[in-house]
Amino acid sequence: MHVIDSHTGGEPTRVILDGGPDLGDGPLSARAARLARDHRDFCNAVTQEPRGQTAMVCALLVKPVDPGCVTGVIYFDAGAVLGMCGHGTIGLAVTLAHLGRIGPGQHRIETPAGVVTVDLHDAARVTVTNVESRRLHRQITVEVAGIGPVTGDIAYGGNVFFLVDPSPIAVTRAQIPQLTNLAIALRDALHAKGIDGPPVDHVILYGPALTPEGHSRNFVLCPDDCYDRSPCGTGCSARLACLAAEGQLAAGAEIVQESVIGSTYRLSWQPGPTGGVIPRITGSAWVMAETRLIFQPDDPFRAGIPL
Ligand code: PYC
Repeated sequence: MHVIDSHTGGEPTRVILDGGPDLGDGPLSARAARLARDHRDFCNAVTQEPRGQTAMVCALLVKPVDPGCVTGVIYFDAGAVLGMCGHGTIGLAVTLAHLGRIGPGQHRIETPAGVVTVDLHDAARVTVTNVESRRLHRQITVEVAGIGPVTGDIAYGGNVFFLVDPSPIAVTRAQIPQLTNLAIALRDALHAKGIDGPPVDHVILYGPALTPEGHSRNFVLCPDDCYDRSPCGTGCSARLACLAAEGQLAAGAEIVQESVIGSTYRLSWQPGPTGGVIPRITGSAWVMAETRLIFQPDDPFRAGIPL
Protein backbone atom coordinates (compact mmCIF):
# COMPACT_ATOMS: atom_id res chain seq x y z
CA MET A 1 0.00 0.00 0.00
CA HIS A 2 1.61 3.24 -1.19
CA VAL A 3 0.98 6.20 1.16
CA ILE A 4 2.21 9.79 1.44
CA ASP A 5 2.16 11.52 4.82
CA SER A 6 1.87 15.28 5.28
CA HIS A 7 0.90 17.58 8.11
CA THR A 8 -1.31 20.65 8.02
CA GLY A 9 -0.58 22.96 10.92
CA GLY A 10 0.72 19.92 12.82
CA GLU A 11 -2.24 17.62 12.05
CA PRO A 12 -1.25 14.52 10.07
CA THR A 13 -2.85 13.36 6.80
CA ARG A 14 -2.01 10.02 5.16
CA VAL A 15 -3.00 9.90 1.49
CA ILE A 16 -3.59 6.28 0.37
CA LEU A 17 -2.67 6.09 -3.30
CA ASP A 18 -3.32 2.37 -3.86
CA GLY A 19 -4.01 -0.88 -2.05
CA GLY A 20 -7.27 0.20 -0.35
CA PRO A 21 -10.51 -1.84 -0.41
CA ASP A 22 -12.76 -1.91 -3.47
CA LEU A 23 -15.77 0.25 -2.50
CA GLY A 24 -17.55 -0.12 -5.86
CA ASP A 25 -19.17 2.74 -7.75
CA GLY A 26 -21.95 5.20 -6.95
CA PRO A 27 -22.13 8.32 -4.79
CA LEU A 28 -19.16 8.87 -2.46
CA SER A 29 -21.55 9.03 0.51
CA ALA A 30 -22.61 5.41 -0.23
CA ARG A 31 -18.97 4.33 -0.69
CA ALA A 32 -18.06 6.05 2.62
CA ALA A 33 -20.89 4.17 4.37
CA ARG A 34 -19.55 0.90 2.89
CA LEU A 35 -16.05 1.72 4.16
CA ALA A 36 -17.40 2.38 7.67
CA ARG A 37 -19.55 -0.77 7.69
CA ASP A 38 -17.31 -3.37 6.03
CA HIS A 39 -13.68 -2.27 6.37
CA ARG A 40 -13.04 -1.31 10.00
CA ASP A 41 -9.86 -3.45 10.11
CA PHE A 42 -8.43 -1.61 7.12
CA CYS A 43 -9.20 1.79 8.71
CA ASN A 44 -7.60 0.73 12.00
CA ALA A 45 -4.55 -0.78 10.30
CA VAL A 46 -3.58 2.45 8.51
CA THR A 47 -4.51 5.01 11.18
CA GLN A 48 -3.47 3.33 14.42
CA GLU A 49 -0.09 2.31 15.78
CA PRO A 50 2.17 0.59 14.87
CA ARG A 51 1.78 1.84 11.24
CA GLY A 52 -0.26 4.95 12.02
CA GLN A 53 0.05 7.62 14.69
CA THR A 54 -2.08 9.55 17.16
CA ALA A 55 -4.56 11.94 15.49
CA MET A 56 -3.89 10.57 12.00
CA VAL A 57 -6.54 11.20 9.34
CA CYS A 58 -6.36 9.06 6.19
CA ALA A 59 -7.44 10.22 2.73
CA LEU A 60 -8.43 7.24 0.59
CA LEU A 61 -8.35 8.23 -3.09
CA VAL A 62 -11.30 6.94 -5.14
CA LYS A 63 -12.63 7.55 -8.64
CA PRO A 64 -14.89 10.63 -8.60
CA VAL A 65 -18.44 10.50 -9.96
CA ASP A 66 -18.00 14.04 -11.35
CA PRO A 67 -15.44 13.84 -14.19
CA GLY A 68 -14.54 17.50 -13.58
CA CYS A 69 -12.88 16.54 -10.26
CA VAL A 70 -9.17 15.71 -10.06
CA THR A 71 -9.98 12.93 -7.60
CA GLY A 72 -12.56 11.61 -5.20
CA VAL A 73 -11.52 11.16 -1.56
CA ILE A 74 -12.94 9.54 1.56
CA TYR A 75 -11.45 10.71 4.85
CA PHE A 76 -11.39 8.68 8.07
CA ASP A 77 -9.70 8.64 11.45
CA ALA A 78 -9.43 5.81 13.95
CA GLY A 79 -12.92 6.58 15.27
CA ALA A 80 -15.08 7.30 12.22
CA VAL A 81 -15.38 7.87 8.49
CA LEU A 82 -15.69 11.65 7.99
CA GLY A 83 -17.99 13.62 5.66
CA MET A 84 -15.20 16.07 4.80
CA CYS A 85 -11.87 17.14 6.24
CA GLY A 86 -10.39 20.61 5.83
CA HIS A 87 -6.84 19.96 6.98
CA GLY A 88 -6.91 16.70 5.00
CA THR A 89 -7.93 18.56 1.83
CA ILE A 90 -5.05 21.03 2.26
CA GLY A 91 -2.71 18.06 2.81
CA LEU A 92 -4.19 16.23 -0.19
CA ALA A 93 -3.71 19.23 -2.51
CA VAL A 94 -0.07 19.61 -1.43
CA THR A 95 0.46 15.85 -1.88
CA LEU A 96 -1.07 15.88 -5.38
CA ALA A 97 1.23 18.81 -6.24
CA HIS A 98 4.22 16.90 -4.83
CA LEU A 99 3.29 14.00 -7.16
CA GLY A 100 3.00 16.38 -10.14
CA ARG A 101 -0.71 15.55 -10.53
CA ILE A 102 -1.85 19.17 -10.08
CA GLY A 103 -0.16 22.55 -10.51
CA PRO A 104 -0.87 26.02 -9.12
CA GLY A 105 -4.46 27.13 -9.76
CA GLN A 106 -7.97 25.92 -9.00
CA HIS A 107 -9.03 22.25 -8.80
CA ARG A 108 -12.21 20.41 -7.79
CA ILE A 109 -12.19 17.45 -5.37
CA GLU A 110 -15.20 15.21 -4.64
CA THR A 111 -15.90 14.20 -1.03
CA PRO A 112 -18.84 12.36 0.59
CA ALA A 113 -20.17 15.80 1.70
CA GLY A 114 -20.00 17.21 -1.85
CA VAL A 115 -17.54 18.81 -4.25
CA VAL A 116 -15.02 21.24 -2.73
CA THR A 117 -12.55 23.51 -4.51
CA VAL A 118 -8.86 23.95 -3.77
CA ASP A 119 -6.74 26.90 -4.88
CA LEU A 120 -3.10 25.82 -4.82
CA HIS A 121 -1.11 29.04 -4.32
CA ASP A 122 2.36 27.41 -4.11
CA ALA A 123 3.89 24.11 -2.97
CA ALA A 124 2.48 24.52 0.57
CA ARG A 125 -0.29 27.15 0.65
CA VAL A 126 -3.87 26.17 -0.20
CA THR A 127 -7.33 27.74 0.03
CA VAL A 128 -10.24 25.31 0.40
CA THR A 129 -13.74 26.44 -0.57
CA ASN A 130 -15.91 24.09 1.43
CA VAL A 131 -19.46 22.76 1.05
CA GLU A 132 -22.32 24.99 2.24
CA SER A 133 -22.26 25.11 6.03
CA ARG A 134 -24.99 26.14 8.47
CA ARG A 135 -25.95 26.48 12.11
CA LEU A 136 -28.37 23.70 13.11
CA HIS A 137 -29.20 24.64 16.74
CA ARG A 138 -28.56 27.79 18.81
CA GLN A 139 -27.67 27.67 22.51
CA ILE A 140 -28.07 24.03 23.58
CA THR A 141 -27.23 23.43 27.27
CA VAL A 142 -25.94 20.18 28.74
CA GLU A 143 -24.80 19.35 32.26
CA VAL A 144 -21.26 18.05 32.86
CA ALA A 145 -20.33 16.50 36.22
CA GLY A 146 -17.80 18.65 38.08
CA ILE A 147 -18.24 21.59 35.65
CA GLY A 148 -21.98 22.41 35.63
CA PRO A 149 -24.13 23.59 32.71
CA VAL A 150 -22.28 24.19 29.42
CA THR A 151 -23.98 25.97 26.50
CA GLY A 152 -23.05 25.94 22.82
CA ASP A 153 -24.33 25.93 19.23
CA ILE A 154 -24.52 22.90 16.93
CA ALA A 155 -23.41 23.52 13.35
CA TYR A 156 -22.56 21.62 10.17
CA GLY A 157 -19.36 22.28 8.24
CA GLY A 158 -18.92 18.94 6.47
CA ASN A 159 -19.00 17.23 9.90
CA VAL A 160 -21.26 18.10 12.86
CA PHE A 161 -19.83 20.26 15.67
CA PHE A 162 -20.82 21.43 19.14
CA LEU A 163 -19.16 24.84 19.59
CA VAL A 164 -18.66 26.31 23.07
CA ASP A 165 -17.51 29.92 23.40
CA PRO A 166 -16.13 30.66 25.94
CA SER A 167 -14.69 27.34 27.13
CA PRO A 168 -15.02 26.75 30.90
CA ILE A 169 -11.40 25.47 30.82
CA ALA A 170 -8.53 27.62 29.48
CA VAL A 171 -7.66 26.75 25.87
CA THR A 172 -3.92 26.25 26.36
CA ARG A 173 -1.51 23.38 25.67
CA ALA A 174 -1.11 22.73 29.40
CA GLN A 175 -4.84 22.01 29.67
CA ILE A 176 -5.08 19.51 26.75
CA PRO A 177 -5.89 16.46 28.97
CA GLN A 178 -8.64 18.41 30.82
CA LEU A 179 -10.01 19.85 27.56
CA THR A 180 -10.11 16.34 26.06
CA ASN A 181 -12.06 14.95 29.03
CA LEU A 182 -14.51 17.86 28.98
CA ALA A 183 -15.09 17.56 25.23
CA ILE A 184 -15.72 13.81 25.50
CA ALA A 185 -18.18 14.43 28.37
CA LEU A 186 -19.97 17.08 26.28
CA ARG A 187 -20.26 14.77 23.25
CA ASP A 188 -21.62 11.96 25.48
CA ALA A 189 -24.11 14.34 27.16
CA LEU A 190 -25.35 15.59 23.77
CA HIS A 191 -25.84 12.02 22.52
CA ALA A 192 -27.70 11.13 25.73
CA LYS A 193 -29.93 14.21 25.35
CA GLY A 194 -30.95 13.01 21.86
CA ILE A 195 -30.98 16.29 19.93
CA ASP A 196 -32.83 16.42 16.56
CA GLY A 197 -30.70 16.04 13.46
CA PRO A 198 -27.37 14.37 12.71
CA PRO A 199 -25.35 13.39 15.81
CA VAL A 200 -22.52 15.63 16.96
CA ASP A 201 -19.18 14.01 16.05
CA HIS A 202 -16.75 16.83 16.97
CA VAL A 203 -16.61 19.32 19.88
CA ILE A 204 -14.88 22.74 19.81
CA LEU A 205 -13.96 24.84 22.85
CA TYR A 206 -12.91 28.47 22.31
CA GLY A 207 -10.68 30.81 24.29
CA PRO A 208 -9.03 34.16 23.64
CA ALA A 209 -6.41 34.37 20.88
CA LEU A 210 -2.80 34.38 22.07
CA THR A 211 -1.47 36.40 19.11
CA PRO A 212 -2.37 39.99 18.09
CA GLU A 213 -3.92 38.96 14.75
CA GLY A 214 -5.88 35.95 16.07
CA HIS A 215 -9.70 36.07 16.42
CA SER A 216 -9.76 33.18 18.94
CA ARG A 217 -7.91 29.99 19.85
CA ASN A 218 -9.69 26.63 19.59
CA PHE A 219 -9.45 23.11 20.94
CA VAL A 220 -11.13 20.52 18.68
CA LEU A 221 -12.01 16.98 19.75
CA CYS A 222 -12.23 14.51 16.83
CA PRO A 223 -14.16 11.18 16.72
CA ASP A 224 -10.98 9.23 17.60
CA ASP A 225 -10.87 11.19 20.92
CA CYS A 226 -7.67 12.93 19.80
CA TYR A 227 -7.43 16.72 19.48
CA ASP A 228 -6.91 18.40 16.13
CA ARG A 229 -3.46 19.98 15.99
CA SER A 230 -4.71 22.26 13.20
CA PRO A 231 -7.61 24.74 13.66
CA CYS A 232 -9.86 22.12 11.89
CA GLY A 233 -11.19 23.16 8.48
CA THR A 234 -14.68 21.72 8.87
CA GLY A 235 -14.83 23.10 12.43
CA CYS A 236 -13.86 26.55 11.13
CA SER A 237 -16.65 26.19 8.56
CA ALA A 238 -19.15 25.46 11.34
CA ARG A 239 -17.76 28.44 13.29
CA LEU A 240 -18.20 30.75 10.29
CA ALA A 241 -21.83 29.59 9.98
CA CYS A 242 -22.45 30.50 13.66
CA LEU A 243 -20.66 33.87 13.45
CA ALA A 244 -22.64 34.71 10.30
CA ALA A 245 -25.95 33.62 11.89
CA GLU A 246 -25.24 35.88 14.91
CA GLY A 247 -24.29 38.83 12.66
CA GLN A 248 -20.78 38.80 14.18
CA LEU A 249 -18.81 38.47 10.93
CA ALA A 250 -19.70 40.09 7.60
CA ALA A 251 -19.46 38.22 4.29
CA GLY A 252 -15.94 38.58 2.86
CA ALA A 253 -14.34 39.75 6.14
CA GLU A 254 -11.28 37.67 7.07
CA ILE A 255 -10.32 36.36 10.52
CA VAL A 256 -7.43 34.23 11.80
CA GLN A 257 -8.26 31.08 13.77
CA GLU A 258 -5.55 29.71 16.08
CA SER A 259 -5.38 26.02 17.06
CA VAL A 260 -4.52 24.93 20.60
CA ILE A 261 -0.88 24.42 19.47
CA GLY A 262 -0.79 27.83 17.75
CA SER A 263 -1.07 26.89 14.06
CA THR A 264 -3.41 29.18 12.08
CA TYR A 265 -5.94 29.32 9.23
CA ARG A 266 -7.35 32.44 7.56
CA LEU A 267 -11.15 32.22 7.26
CA SER A 268 -13.92 34.03 5.43
CA TRP A 269 -17.36 33.23 4.01
CA GLN A 270 -19.78 34.11 1.23
CA PRO A 271 -23.56 33.55 1.28
CA GLY A 272 -24.57 30.03 0.19
CA PRO A 273 -27.40 29.16 -2.22
CA THR A 274 -29.72 27.75 0.49
CA GLY A 275 -29.22 30.22 3.35
CA GLY A 276 -25.97 28.85 4.76
CA VAL A 277 -22.40 30.04 4.21
CA ILE A 278 -19.71 28.96 1.74
CA PRO A 279 -16.51 28.93 3.83
CA ARG A 280 -13.02 29.69 2.52
CA ILE A 281 -10.14 28.30 4.61
CA THR A 282 -6.48 29.07 3.85
CA GLY A 283 -3.64 27.10 5.43
CA SER A 284 -0.36 25.34 4.69
CA ALA A 285 0.75 21.70 4.61
CA TRP A 286 4.08 19.96 4.20
CA VAL A 287 4.82 16.48 2.84
CA MET A 288 6.79 14.41 5.39
CA ALA A 289 7.16 10.85 4.08
CA GLU A 290 6.48 8.51 1.19
CA THR A 291 6.02 4.98 2.44
CA ARG A 292 5.02 1.52 1.30
CA LEU A 293 3.07 -0.14 4.15
CA ILE A 294 3.56 -3.89 4.51
CA PHE A 295 1.04 -6.19 6.21
CA GLN A 296 2.57 -9.62 6.96
CA PRO A 297 -0.08 -12.37 7.35
CA ASP A 298 1.44 -13.59 10.66
CA ASP A 299 1.77 -10.07 12.18
CA PRO A 300 -0.54 -10.08 15.24
CA PHE A 301 -0.90 -6.28 14.93
CA ARG A 302 -1.54 -6.11 11.16
CA ALA A 303 -4.94 -4.51 11.94
CA GLY A 304 -3.40 -1.99 14.37
CA ILE A 305 -3.40 -1.79 18.16
CA PRO A 306 -7.06 -1.19 19.12
CA LEU A 307 -7.84 2.19 20.75
O1 PYC B 1 -9.73 19.83 9.33
O2 PYC B 1 -11.83 19.36 8.97
C1 PYC B 1 -10.74 19.14 9.50
C2 PYC B 1 -10.62 17.96 10.39
C3 PYC B 1 -11.59 17.08 10.76
C4 PYC B 1 -10.99 16.15 11.61
C5 PYC B 1 -9.67 16.49 11.73
N1 PYC B 1 -9.46 17.59 10.98
